[in-house]
Amino acid sequence: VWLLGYDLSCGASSSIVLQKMYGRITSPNFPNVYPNHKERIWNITVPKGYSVRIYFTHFNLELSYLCEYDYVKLSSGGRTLATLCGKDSTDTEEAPGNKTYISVDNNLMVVFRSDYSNEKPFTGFEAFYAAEGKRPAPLVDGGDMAVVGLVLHWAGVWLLV
Ligand SMILES: *[C@@H]1O[C@H](CO)[C@@H](O)[C@H](O)[C@H]1NC(C)=O
Ligand SMILES: *[C@@H]1O[C@H](CO)[C@@H](O)[C@H](O)[C@H]1NC(C)=O
Ligand SMILES: [Ca+2]
Repeated sequence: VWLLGYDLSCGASSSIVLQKMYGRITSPNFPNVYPNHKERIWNITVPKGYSVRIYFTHFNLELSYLCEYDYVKLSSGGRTLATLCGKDSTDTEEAPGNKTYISVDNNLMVVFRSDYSNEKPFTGFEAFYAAEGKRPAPLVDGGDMAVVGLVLHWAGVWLLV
């Protein structure tokens, strides 16, 4: 519903389609200050049977109540996984910190949006994502550190390229 609303309201920015097994996305002008009044959508699709795990290595957005001004929104399978803003999580707003997020199917939509103003300069975000294959149940339960290690490894490889 939200994506539909977005498409109808603007139509100016279409999504950036990403179909690699891993990659990096950033706010506009990263690592410099992001501009006001920007919207950017990434459509990350990996092969069927995989999901997409994403984590943030930098996050600094304007903080607003319920992230209604500037935000990064993650959605998958018709659900919003997270709406993120600020720098650190508060009682009412979530910032990613070291958390990783995983899609519910083989598609993850990432939306960055900034409103018309900022009282201070904010540097936006940098995130890395990687396809993650289905694993046997025991590994999923106890394997979070292994997964994080794998993602970091891939991110490291990517940084060296
Ligand atoms: C995302 O990209 C996939 C693959 O190109 C496409 O099938 C899907 O419709 C796109 N989703 C959206 C919401 O644009
Ligand atoms: C993220 O992890 C690093 C290294 O373990 C730690 O120093 C830092 O405090 C953590 N950040 C958050 C927001 O938890
Ligand atoms: Ca703003």
